Amino acid sequence: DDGYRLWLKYDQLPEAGLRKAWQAQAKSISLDNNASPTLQTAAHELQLGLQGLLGRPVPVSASGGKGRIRLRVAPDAALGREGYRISAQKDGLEITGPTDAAVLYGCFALLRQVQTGQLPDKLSLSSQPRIQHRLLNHWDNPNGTVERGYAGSSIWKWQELPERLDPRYQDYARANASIGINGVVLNNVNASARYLTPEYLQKVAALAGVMRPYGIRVYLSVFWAAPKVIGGLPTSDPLDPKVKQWWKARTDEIYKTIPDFGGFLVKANSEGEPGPQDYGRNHADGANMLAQALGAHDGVVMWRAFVYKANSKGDRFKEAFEEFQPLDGKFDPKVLVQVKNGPIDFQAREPFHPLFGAMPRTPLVLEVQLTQEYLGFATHLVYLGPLIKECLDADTHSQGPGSTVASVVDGSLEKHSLSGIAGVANIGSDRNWTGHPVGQANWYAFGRLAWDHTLSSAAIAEEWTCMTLTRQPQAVAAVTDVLNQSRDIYVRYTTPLGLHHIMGQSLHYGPEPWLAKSDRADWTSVYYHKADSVGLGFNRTATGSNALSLYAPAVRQRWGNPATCPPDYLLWFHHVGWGQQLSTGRSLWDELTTRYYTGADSVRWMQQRWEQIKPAVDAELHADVAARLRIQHREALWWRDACVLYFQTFSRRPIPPALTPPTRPLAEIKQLVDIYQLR
Ligand code: BDP
Repeated sequence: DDGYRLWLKYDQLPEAGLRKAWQAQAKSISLDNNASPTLQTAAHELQLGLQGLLGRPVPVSASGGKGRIRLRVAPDAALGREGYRISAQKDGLEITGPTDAAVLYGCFALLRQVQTGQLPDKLSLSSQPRIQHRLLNHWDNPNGTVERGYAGSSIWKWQELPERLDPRYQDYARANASIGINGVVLNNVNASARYLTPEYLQKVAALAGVMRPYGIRVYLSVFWAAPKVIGGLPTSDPLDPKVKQWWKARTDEIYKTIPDFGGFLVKANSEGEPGPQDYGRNHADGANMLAQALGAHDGVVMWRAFVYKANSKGDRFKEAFEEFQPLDGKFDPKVLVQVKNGPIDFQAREPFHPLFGAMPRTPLVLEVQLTQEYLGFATHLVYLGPLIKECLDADTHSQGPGSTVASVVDGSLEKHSLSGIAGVANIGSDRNWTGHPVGQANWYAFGRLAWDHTLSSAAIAEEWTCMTLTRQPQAVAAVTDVLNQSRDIYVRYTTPLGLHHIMGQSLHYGPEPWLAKSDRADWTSVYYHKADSVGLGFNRTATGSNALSLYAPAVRQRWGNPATCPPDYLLWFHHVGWGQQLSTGRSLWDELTTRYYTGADSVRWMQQRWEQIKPAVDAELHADVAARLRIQHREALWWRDACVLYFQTFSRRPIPPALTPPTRPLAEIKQLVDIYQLR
């Protein structure tokens, strides 16, 4: 198994009884003759899946008869636009929904039932997405590279488009539709202006044509200075009439070429990208100008809040909040502000971003990163379901208890009709799409949570495992056990107790807590961990940067007191003395070292669990993951030894007696970083 089929395996069900039960329910698929391309796609996907799983032909026809599965578009006020209903009727099952795409989602939901071994008895299912815009963001460049991509080059072959459509495009669309993703931003947020040229729009239109039958709309990241760079204008000032006119004309051109174009994603005045501030304007001026350019077209602007000023003297934690919160209420109704899950940058664990709950008049898109830039790339096994859920479930208290990030993002808390969630894709042209086979689970979990954030990450892990790896009960239990714990294990051996941003410079791989010099102070490690002879951690209380003041009082109170702050977030907010006793009963130093050690040891545990399931999964795939786990263990020891020995130069305390001190000196480990970083 080379992993290409992802979770859409559709191998014949091994249980004859189960096959028989479903065969009786799935003799044929019935569909009206004049069905739309999306409905035809739905029927085709259902046919493909059922034929594989049940091991016999399932014809599609206009008629039916007993045991047919009928696909039908029907108004249903209870379902929203994209919700589906699967119900048992007299002569067979029926999959209905108010739109074609809804029926398509229903077909994939039915296949999921079959594939995970559910019996067809009394089947009655209905579901609708809680979030409207469920997007993957590709950080793919025109030259085929992927920013922070670890699974090979971009799947988009721009030089071949629009004439040649790589078969992968359709397989990509199927995979996304099967988990409810309905939008794709094709290119990097550090955008090239060329995507707005007529030549590229033809290419984009070709991709949109592949995505359309799968209910997926395409979006583009735009380069702010495009009016200057490709428009020949002297300025890109959003208030300049010629600039406005230029964007309007470009937008009209886009919609002429791609009538269902989704809209724009913008990274502006961030990390060197141009933006409205270059002309003394603010983010709302920029976003609103684009929204006006969209005019009556059915599209949106997703404006990113990932900003932090060059050479700022303050705490980077606060910068996005300080720039965006005052703009609440100033954005056009077509604008959503896209906010990363945490205030710094996709660290292995971050507190939720303080903007959630603080901009009640602006719909906020939650941006999470599936490509594991700070989580061991495609080498370390880290299932991100728990990370995404931790953010969604976090309580902002903005309107009293229960004001979760999920309720902000899905629009229910502040009564927004627009809502969105974005996952920075971990997809590349590697045969198995994601490099690490378990990276597929992160793509899968993102889609499932985007559809329904109330699902548990453990339930999703189990579903993915059954669809992708094995249905043998003990093996399923072992795999899901590994998946569910993997993120906490990663945090333990890299950044326990709320440490953050202590990884290798630029590449963001491996430990480099000693990094003290960079182009900017907030790109170093010492800026974040603040180790000294007294203790460790960033004081963000009122006696420090006071970043805690950005949160609602209930959050501020809990996290602001080291005794009530959860240990997992402790060093995000407090500079804690080395000898200080924590709620765990150990001193900071002992707890820190213990976590580094147990984290690295737990990778051994993951290896053992993985060994146990060998007979139950494909041999090639098993060997691939086993090899990656060996690297992960070696690198967990690298992280452990680097951090323990480095922080020991400040704490001057012995490694607790129960742990075996590292055998290599710190100097040797520092060299290792140089080798890895290829500097
Ligand atoms: C950081 C990445 C950088 C991205 C940036 C962003 O290191 O490559 O361009 O985020 O999100 O995590 O814009």
